[in-house]
Amino acid sequence: MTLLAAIDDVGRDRKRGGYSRHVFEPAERQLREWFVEEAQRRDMAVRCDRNGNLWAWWGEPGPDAIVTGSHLDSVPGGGAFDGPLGVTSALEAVDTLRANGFTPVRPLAIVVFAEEEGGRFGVPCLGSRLLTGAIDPDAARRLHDLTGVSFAEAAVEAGLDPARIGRDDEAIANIGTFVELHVEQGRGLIDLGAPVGVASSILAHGRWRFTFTGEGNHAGATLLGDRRDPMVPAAEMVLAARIAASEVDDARATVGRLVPNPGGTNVIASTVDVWLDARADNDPDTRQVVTRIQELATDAAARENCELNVVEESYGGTVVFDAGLRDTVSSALGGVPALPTGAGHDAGILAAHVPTAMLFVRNPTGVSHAPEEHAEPDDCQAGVAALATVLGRLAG
Ligand code: HGY
Ligand code: MN
Ligand code: MN
Repeated sequence: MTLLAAIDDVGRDRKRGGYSRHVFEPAERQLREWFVEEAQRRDMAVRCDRNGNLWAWWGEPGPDAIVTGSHLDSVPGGGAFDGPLGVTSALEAVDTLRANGFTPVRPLAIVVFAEEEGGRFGVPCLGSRLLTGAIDPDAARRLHDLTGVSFAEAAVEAGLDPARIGRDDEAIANIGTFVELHVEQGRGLIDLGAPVGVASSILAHGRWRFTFTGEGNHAGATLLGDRRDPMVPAAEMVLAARIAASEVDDARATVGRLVPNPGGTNVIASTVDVWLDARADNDPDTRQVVTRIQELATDAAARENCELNVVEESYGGTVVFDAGLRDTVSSALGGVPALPTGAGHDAGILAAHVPTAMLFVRNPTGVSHAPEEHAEPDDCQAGVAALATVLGRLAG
């Protein structure tokens, strides 16, 4: 059984389909325990850092290590590969290296980052942002999930001390090079006809929360002229996202989550929260899209006599991976193609601090963040072999 098959039933979402494995919740905690067992089975010492990231070490933890890994959390109703493929491939790459009699001359570690999707607390790559100081610890402690549980409270439940979360200079110093393997979230490798590729760049992207406030009231007893219905400008904002993104080359804007309060069928909402995910080739383009959406949403709110408040919840600029490392990785693999991605990754956060590369494994559906996400066993094996080659080259 492949390692991925061993966790196939963990966190299945019977309602949405796919998987819902949110940080520090039962399914993700079960995956963490599984990872610790698998690493210890390989005589790798495992520790959890102050930010909830797991580190499994081959050799003494120390500076300048070769680090690989990814995440185990998912989006709601996500696929089986986004995150876990990077973790299982890392474990299997260690097996391959050992089977070939390889002994690293530099420490080698596998890391599992916490809350990469931001699926519970709303900020993507929370574990790697905390590690690198890319998010204020107080702001992180105040983040809360849909049930009102704060990240600080969830951290305590997970055995962390929320007072200690934040930039971890020792952990950063330990990372000489970080290489993340990830299922491709798009059609690049399909069109290139290659099972494995190396990442060239990541789009700039951010998340904004638009809160429309009107007046809660009765759906039957309230005449149209007497309404201040926040759902109306919220609906116009969803359409504005598509309009604004279509005006900027290669931009993408998505509303995947819209929550009316209180959310009754026969109730005019009092407020509606709408989350925007916007991405583009560069900061100015991304900002242009969001500004345009905000203008259209502001006009729509005014027409319905509603208020609008907009909060930027996270932002990351364009990531261009270290060209030297990218080419070293590509040539070590016989010249695999380099391709950009529209998906964010922990590697994108670390790239600002340490030499970082990403390997992609072909996804024949081109679909991700949905149950249809897939990678064929042969391509997964090609990914493991590629990762083992790269790690052997870097740690040898
Ligand atoms: O949202 C993203 O781009 C990533 O999959 N977390
Ligand atoms: Mn991912
Ligand atoms: Mn993802």
